[in-house]
Amino acid sequence: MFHLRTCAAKLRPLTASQTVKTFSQNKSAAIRTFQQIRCYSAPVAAEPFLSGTSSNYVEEMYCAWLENPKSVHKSWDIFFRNTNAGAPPGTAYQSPLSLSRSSLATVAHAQSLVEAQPNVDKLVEDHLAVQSLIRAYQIRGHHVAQLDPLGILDADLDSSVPADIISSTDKLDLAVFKERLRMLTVGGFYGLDESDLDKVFRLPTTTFIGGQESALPLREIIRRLEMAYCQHIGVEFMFINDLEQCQWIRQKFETPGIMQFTNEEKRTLLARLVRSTRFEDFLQRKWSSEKRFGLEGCEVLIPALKTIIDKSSENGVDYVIMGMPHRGRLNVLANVIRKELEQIFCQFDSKLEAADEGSGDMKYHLGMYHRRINRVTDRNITLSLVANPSHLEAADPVVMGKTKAEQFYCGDNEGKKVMSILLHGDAAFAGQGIVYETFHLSDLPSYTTHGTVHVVVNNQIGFTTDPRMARSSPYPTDVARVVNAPIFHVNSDDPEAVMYVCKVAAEWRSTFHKDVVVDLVCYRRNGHNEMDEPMFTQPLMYKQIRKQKPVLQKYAELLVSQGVVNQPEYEEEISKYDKICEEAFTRSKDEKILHIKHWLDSPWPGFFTLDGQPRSMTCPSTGLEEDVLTHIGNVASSVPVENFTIHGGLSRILKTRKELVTNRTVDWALAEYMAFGSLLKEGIHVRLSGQDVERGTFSHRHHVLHDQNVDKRTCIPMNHLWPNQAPYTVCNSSLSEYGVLGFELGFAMASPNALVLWEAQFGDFNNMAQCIIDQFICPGQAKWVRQNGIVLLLPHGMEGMGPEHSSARPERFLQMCNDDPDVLPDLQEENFDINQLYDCNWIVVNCSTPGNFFHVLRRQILLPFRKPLIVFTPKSLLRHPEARTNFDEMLSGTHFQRVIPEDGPAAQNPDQVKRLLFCTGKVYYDLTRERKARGMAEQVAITRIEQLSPFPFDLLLKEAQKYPNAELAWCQEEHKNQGYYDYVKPRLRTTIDRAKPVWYAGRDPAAAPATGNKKTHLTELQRFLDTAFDLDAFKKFS
Ligand SMILES: Cc1ncc(C[n+]2csc(CCOP(=O)(O)OP(=O)(O)O)c2C)c(N)n1
Repeated sequence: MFHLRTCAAKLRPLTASQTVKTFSQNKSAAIRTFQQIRCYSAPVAAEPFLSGTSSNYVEEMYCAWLENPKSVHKSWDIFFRNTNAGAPPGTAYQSPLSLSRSSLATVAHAQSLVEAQPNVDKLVEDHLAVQSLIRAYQIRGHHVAQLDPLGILDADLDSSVPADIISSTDKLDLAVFKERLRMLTVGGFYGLDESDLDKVFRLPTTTFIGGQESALPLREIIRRLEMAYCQHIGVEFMFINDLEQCQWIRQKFETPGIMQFTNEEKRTLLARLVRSTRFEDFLQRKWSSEKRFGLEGCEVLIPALKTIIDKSSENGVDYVIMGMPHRGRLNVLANVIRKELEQIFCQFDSKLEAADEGSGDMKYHLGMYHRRINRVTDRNITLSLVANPSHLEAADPVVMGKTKAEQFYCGDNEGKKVMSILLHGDAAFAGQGIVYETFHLSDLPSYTTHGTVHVVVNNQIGFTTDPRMARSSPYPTDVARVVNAPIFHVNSDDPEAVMYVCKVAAEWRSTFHKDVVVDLVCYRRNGHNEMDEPMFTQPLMYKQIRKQKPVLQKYAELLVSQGVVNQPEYEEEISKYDKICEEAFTRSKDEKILHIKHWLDSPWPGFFTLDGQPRSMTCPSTGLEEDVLTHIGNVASSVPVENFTIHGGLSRILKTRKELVTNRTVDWALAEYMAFGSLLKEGIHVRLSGQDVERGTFSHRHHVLHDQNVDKRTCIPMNHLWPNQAPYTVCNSSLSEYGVLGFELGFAMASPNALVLWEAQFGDFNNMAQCIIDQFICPGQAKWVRQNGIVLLLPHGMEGMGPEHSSARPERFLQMCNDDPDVLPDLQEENFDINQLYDCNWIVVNCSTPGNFFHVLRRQILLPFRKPLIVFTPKSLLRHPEARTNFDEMLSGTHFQRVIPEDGPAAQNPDQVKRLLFCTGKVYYDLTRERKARGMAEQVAITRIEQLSPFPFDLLLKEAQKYPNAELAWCQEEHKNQGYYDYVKPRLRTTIDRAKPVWYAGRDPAAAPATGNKKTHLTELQRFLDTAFDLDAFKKFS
């Protein structure tokens, strides 16, 4: 309520009594002015209804009333009039009409209060109208701002002028201006008249157009509003629901004369434009038939980015992480990040040999990392441009994740030192859902980077598609409104306006630590790339573009006319830069080899040798001392803080955990706990993120305890293990796979000394993040020589839970493994297993025991290099009484088992074994149960493949050789066209030199991953178990 009253008081133009008083005092004055009453210190008397959330509602209504008194109910109209007329607190409200005598009398009283002062009313209404007008400009001025440099398009896709703004699109035409004023007056919108234009009005506190003045003639008010909101900058901010932030922005754009530049600043801006423009010209001259996705039409991007960086550096930022698409990327590398020009130019040489293994990537996808002095601030600044795929906007969450990690590791809890800048194309920003998903991470405690500056290269076209066909929102930037980010649209042919909004954007970020968008409304001088003919599809637009003077020329002419530079100085600047390019071009011819390593976006100092090799090719034991296991187990089964009440059900879970520890065994949750906890002890940061990971989708984990009596009081026992341990982060994420997996991948990029895990709710949902998997995780190292140790935990298994809760799609991950199914590697090679891991693009495992899961997690960090790890994790095994591991298998000296051989009766007498079944994961338990039931322990051996990729040829060969008389079969619970069969079969055949067939026992091929019918599920299960143990099953095929 206080908020409303304060706000109402602030918004209130004048009270009736005060008006009368002032009017009578000033009646001899040539112009009328009115005193504004500010009631900040007035006692807040109780209105009966102004309490709690109702005040917001009332406030909204007050704003609506200010714009149009008829838009609210009559009773509110009276209330607001009375309030504005100075009715004492508690008396302004009059009950709504009823038939009772007393209420009629009350209404009559209220009306008399209003009607008794007709002149006052007119003055009040005129002031309210002026306020509404000011507000209308603040809200909708951007719709008529002149944003399109071509002057033919509407940046908001709407050519009409909002009905409550006096401005005409052609502001110089007085006749049009008068006509709009007449429409608004005769139409009764404001009740203002042309004759009011010279009356002086007191300005409300919600505007800064007055500068030092507190009152202005209406004509001047309109002129200043037009200057602030309808020129080359369109400010979209009035949706922000924070008054302080709105005021901050108003002050930045409304204050008269605030957009001033010194001659020095103008010259710097010109020099930066010269570099930006001449760089593209140079590339065009040298390689006219090469794609480069030039920046022509938005050359102002380079000075824009440099301004954001300068200003941020001035405010304390020393590390900027950037992500951007193709357009202008080479220019940004050259002129913002300052990659050596010869390194860029040599990329155009088709004869250049690649020095690194892997596919490499196009020049406009590569990343970069560079530390240098910022010449404007004289402070060190590190700039990193994250490598990205063609898939537009996919790098957004990756950049955010890397930024978060860099902030985390340098203790920058408020984003004062590390920040990110994301660049976007207009079509992609509007079209790609990942933009929205990334915005939703921006304010979450474990994901916020404390504000990103977004810059949109809005060339008003996407490849060949017009914006009208590409988006339904007025602007391409509307998605940013969901997080209350201010949006500054700016005409890119006005470089000073661009610099100004960039300065404000950087200041906004350092003041409020929230996202902000700069929308550079520009054009694309060429086709989508330099080979494309744009006239096929946009003939009229391109006719105009052909006539368009380049922005550098326009700005140079302006500065020459202002006497800021002279023509020879300008020409000198151009030839200086051209010479730099020519010299670099000459040097670039000496480059014979292309080192992708020179394009690393995230170096890991000290992790590799100087020439980028692993420091060893061995992996120590992943086991632990027993006392470490016991200690972690004890903490995992306790509540390590005082007076903390946990749920009774959880007490029972912790008690069971304690019993496991006492019995020297672990289940799945405890194994994970021990892996994480021991890494923390060794100084490795562990971060587990995903939907509902804190408790665990299957309620097995419980890493965050909740006090049952105190709201929001939580405890993370994992952070109470050792005094000097590394921190553990466990965070429930937003309901996004694409955004969150991208974010975690970016987090894992920053340091090799962290175990970063993303868990899917069910493995099935990983395909919502397919682009991150396909474009970054699988081929990241091959494309960008960048390793990444991210871990994907994908709950998988056929439990009769239907088509969408059964399969993490192992077949897809396995199909993307880079090992050759038909070539048996040299099994005698020293460190064969580690070499295999080093050569693979990712590791795919399906552990059947908690102990092996523990080992593989620890191995991920103890390896001397980093590879992504895909783990198909179980559901029913989380509680399966047999899915337990004894401490003995986790002690020092023990390792991850790539294959778990048969160790029962069959292994004692291998010659007698008739069938050797290979399997992976949970089906092992179905197979052993069935074998037991059938009494076939001596005839059928079961070997588990725990590491599917890289394929353990060496160990499986031993297994196959051990059972010379056995048929070989692969058994899986998944359908035949899914799961592991297509991956395993050819590799098993290669292992045994194709000496025997490898039979199949499993579900038939199917379109859906699983049935939705429980009975069918069980029937299918029994059918393939029958096949697995029917020793005649394959006879008919042989
Ligand atoms: C996810 C995705 N879909 C399609 C494409 C193909 N494509 C490349 S550029 C482009 C147009 C992008 O337009 P815009 O975002 O406005 O950027 P501009 O090229 O105009 O700078 C398209 C559709 C892509 N790279 N990524």
